[in-house]
Amino acid sequence: MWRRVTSLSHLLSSPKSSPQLTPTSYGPKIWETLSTEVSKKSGGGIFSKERSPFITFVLGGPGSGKGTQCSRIVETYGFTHLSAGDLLRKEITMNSENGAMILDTIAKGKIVPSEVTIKLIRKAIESAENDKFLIDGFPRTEENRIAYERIIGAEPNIVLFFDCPEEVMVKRVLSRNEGRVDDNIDTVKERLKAFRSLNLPVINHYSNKGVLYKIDGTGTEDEIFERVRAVFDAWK
Ligand code: UP5
Ligand code: MG
Repeated sequence: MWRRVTSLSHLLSSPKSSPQLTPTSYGPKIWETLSTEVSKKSGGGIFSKERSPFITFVLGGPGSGKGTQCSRIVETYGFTHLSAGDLLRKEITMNSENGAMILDTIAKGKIVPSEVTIKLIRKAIESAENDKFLIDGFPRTEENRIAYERIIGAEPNIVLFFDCPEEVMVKRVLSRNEGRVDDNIDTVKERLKAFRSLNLPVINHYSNKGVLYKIDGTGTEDEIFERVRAVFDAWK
């Protein structure tokens, strides 16, 4: 049974989580024996008794490094990475029925209605064979979280929160230069506003539930990943 070791408590909601744990084993194999502790909402949800996923929500402000660190977690631990933002952007490029609405919402730094995002997440989970998921950039709001619990039904086993000063996040986002419609100073201000007012309550919710790992999101990608590794290596 995988469980959080007691010595990990210093990482919970700690603003500067410097890992003191020495990683002993990592790589996809360590997850093979994983028996999950997913708690399910009674009566709802998409998972059966036979399919118990290990779900990690990855939260943090715009440019806090969610996507970058998710790629590293995928390489090291074999998770399937579902970025809510990427799923939504794909709808825009596919010109789907909600594409125009999604584009308009993202360009304004606002939040897409829960049912649209959850439908995409649900489809991606259902079509994946993996049972270890990183859900990146979702839930964004308390309303997102409650709708997810009702529809998907599986609580996250852990929630990572990349804590990063706003000036660092803004600098990273404005230097990205990948043509994202929301990577401009006006939209970034709106994204930060949405993060503060809507996403922080979600983060607090998971902190109160004791499943939040607050990770210092400053420094190099490698330095941050060392902090992330301390979290995953402690689950066994
Ligand atoms: N970078 C990363 N780590 C670095 C480091 N340690 N040092 C220096 N540079 C670093 O990183 C951002 C940039 O910084 C990259 O260029 C990277 O190389 C560099 P990244 O890893 O991409 O950060 P991330 O936190 O993923 O930033 P992102 O901009 O993707 O975060 P957002 O949360 O803003 O974007 P997302 O795609 O999740 O959502 C976009 C929009 O979609 C939202 O604003 C919203 O309108 C909509 N949305 C919803 O409505 N609902 C949802 O559920 C999800 C999204
Ligand atoms: Mg991202």
